Amino acid sequence: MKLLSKGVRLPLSALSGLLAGLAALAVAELVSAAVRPESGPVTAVGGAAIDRTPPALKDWAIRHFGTNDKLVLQLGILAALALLALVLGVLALRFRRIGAAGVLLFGVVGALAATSRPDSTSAADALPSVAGSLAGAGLLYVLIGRLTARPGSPTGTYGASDPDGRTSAGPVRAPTAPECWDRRGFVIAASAAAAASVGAGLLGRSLNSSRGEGAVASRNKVLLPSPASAARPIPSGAALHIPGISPFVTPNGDFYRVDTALVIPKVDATSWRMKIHGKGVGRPLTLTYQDLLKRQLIERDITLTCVSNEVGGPYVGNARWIGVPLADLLKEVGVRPPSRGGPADQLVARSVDGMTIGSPVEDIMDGRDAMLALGMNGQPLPFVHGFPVRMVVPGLYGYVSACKWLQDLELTTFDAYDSYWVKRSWAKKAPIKTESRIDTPKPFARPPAGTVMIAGVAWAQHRGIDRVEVRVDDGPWMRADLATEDTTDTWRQWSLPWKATTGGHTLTVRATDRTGQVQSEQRTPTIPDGAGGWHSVVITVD
Ligand SMILES: Nc1nc2c(c(=O)[nH]1)N[C@H]1C(S)=C(S)[C@@H](COP(=O)(O)O)O[C@H]1N2
Ligand SMILES: [Mo]
Repeated sequence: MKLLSKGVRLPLSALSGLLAGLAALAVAELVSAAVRPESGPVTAVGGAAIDRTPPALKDWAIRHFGTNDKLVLQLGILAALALLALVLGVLALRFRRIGAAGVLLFGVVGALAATSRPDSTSAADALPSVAGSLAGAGLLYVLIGRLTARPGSPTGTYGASDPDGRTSAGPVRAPTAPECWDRRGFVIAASAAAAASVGAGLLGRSLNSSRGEGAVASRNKVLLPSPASAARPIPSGAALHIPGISPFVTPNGDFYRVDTALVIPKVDATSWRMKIHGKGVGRPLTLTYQDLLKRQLIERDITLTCVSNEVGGPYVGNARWIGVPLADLLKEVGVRPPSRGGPADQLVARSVDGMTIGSPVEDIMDGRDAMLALGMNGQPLPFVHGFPVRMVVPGLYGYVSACKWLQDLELTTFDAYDSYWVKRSWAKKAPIKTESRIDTPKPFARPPAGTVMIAGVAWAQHRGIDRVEVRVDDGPWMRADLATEDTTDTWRQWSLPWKATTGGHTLTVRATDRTGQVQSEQRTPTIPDGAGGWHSVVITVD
């Protein structure tokens, strides 16, 4: 007797596994639209993976995939799921219940990941994974049943433990008709499931993306008031016109993005609230977005830098920010800096996605332009850069100062609390290191002999750049021409015309800040408090 030749059954069982996986993800997507988009299993597992990524691997991912790191992560998770679904499908051919139970196990993993995220506040976050895996397990059970069924068989399930349709012992229940698998049943069930999954998945997707509509509408309605204290106009000599150099002001669309969010938070400004509370706060305060708009705003040019930026790397940008001076707000609620006897030395900013970022209260209140930023280059903050409100503190790396999607400010101490990245072995305090970068020529460029313009940017936020020097091969340091300084909180462009001679050359740059500190030659990793070393570019002059 011949039920179904192995040759067809094996791929069909693998296909069943894939369809079960697809159904699970589709149902999960649909249910996540009713819970919240971040609770979907791929996002949850991806987020949990990010939380647990060792710093070295995180840096490697940022280096190699840049801002695509999250896309790569999610595609990786999907590829792994597809592979495991294939395996479970084949396994189910032999052990139908175990195969189906395997799908449920993935639901458990997804549910645990979703409820363990720092922004998870409700057990409902487990629902998408649970519902999805139930759907997937059920579908796998049914499809494998069709593959192993005899038409007309009362149970429709024999073969679950006896895949070849042979009975090993006892009286043979020899069927009278030639046996075959339930081809019709399988095709109908498989195509119905595939169609339903695609439908549910697309519906879930569109519901999830329309969830942010309130936030988008609230952002479109924002009219940023003109600041009480406008930024000084950018001096005309601050922006050099040299092909290949980073523009002095980084357009919002080109501004680097570094965060852990797989789903960009869409916060509705009209319902946004932020609490200021904690040690030494006499009068805890809850603020609305309107409250912030009504205050005296400042406008400042500030260059933001990421601690994960390698020497010569791209994670630095300069923007014109509009916001509420943070020191004034803190003073109003009774906060004093530690140097004036205040009990709290750390301000912990918490975002809607559970990120925590701790900054020294002393720095925020020392007179620098620390702010709750509402605007970036004349627009309300873009969603990726923290709408409606983020922090910006000149002179500190982003992970200790620049919390996006802000929703809570708590005064505490560095002894009492470690923020997200500090728990992951980054430094508690991290002022930005004095750095410089060659923007042009690019590595491995082949400029013709003659005058070559070497140019780039240098930064030492809140200290200011005093000098930039360039060296060709092992030659003497030559002083570059500095563009006019905007403020000490911004980067500074520099350039040096060089009479290039044919052959291979190494160009190296170093900066000196206003405190006299020379950019150190010592190459240090980004962990724990920012990369050190000189930036070099190798070129060949033709
Ligand atoms: N909520 C939240 N805020 C965050 C982060 C994050 O992961 N989540 N990353 C920080 C880091 S490491 C940096 S360098 C800056 C980057 O800000 P940008 O993406 O607007 O350039 O945001 C900071 N604020
Ligand atoms: Mo960062």
